[in-house]
Amino acid sequence: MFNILMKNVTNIHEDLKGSILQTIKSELNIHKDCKNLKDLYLNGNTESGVYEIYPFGNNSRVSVFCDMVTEGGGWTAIQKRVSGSVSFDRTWTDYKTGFGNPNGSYWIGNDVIHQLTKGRNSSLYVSITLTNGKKLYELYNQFSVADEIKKYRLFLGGPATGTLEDSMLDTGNSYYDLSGMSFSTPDRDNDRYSTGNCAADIYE
Ligand SMILES: [Ca+2]
Repeated sequence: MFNILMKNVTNIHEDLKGSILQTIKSELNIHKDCKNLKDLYLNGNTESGVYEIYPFGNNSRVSVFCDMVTEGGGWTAIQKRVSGSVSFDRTWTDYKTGFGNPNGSYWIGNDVIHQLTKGRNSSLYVSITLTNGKKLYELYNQFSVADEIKKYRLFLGGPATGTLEDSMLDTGNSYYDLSGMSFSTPDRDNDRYSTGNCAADIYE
């Protein structure tokens, strides 16, 4: 299992204030992400599962997996990989809009990630569960993704803590550091490798 979670870490009162204003404006109780959902409605409920969130406002809901247990809960899963049944070898458009099923394996969609991390402080939690059941994880304090015009450029900030050992920030060669890198797919080469496309290469 290879999961990637994100959580907004804005001061809770500011976050609630925003949500209440939004609620008054729309006259609907909407929650932008799993953290909002937990803080506003679930009152200590720690059941992880598929919930609907409203990252773009009340007219556009998205089904996502919420992890309500790990590190205090309230995490929105941006990626879940539980088996090989869903291919992640996908086009730019697939990664833009998202694919798969939040009950199983899925990618939430880059437009959603941008919307959830825009102008807010978010954390990133990456975990891999080995076949023997042991879980390794790495937590990054700062995470955001730019919009499509900026090629979904990743911003990742430390400190990184955990058992997985950081391999995205401190690679020993800044050429490979992922923070500041644009998003690439087999059909869109935005990487720093001038003679090829890493997203299209097959490693065995
Ligand atoms: Ca390239």
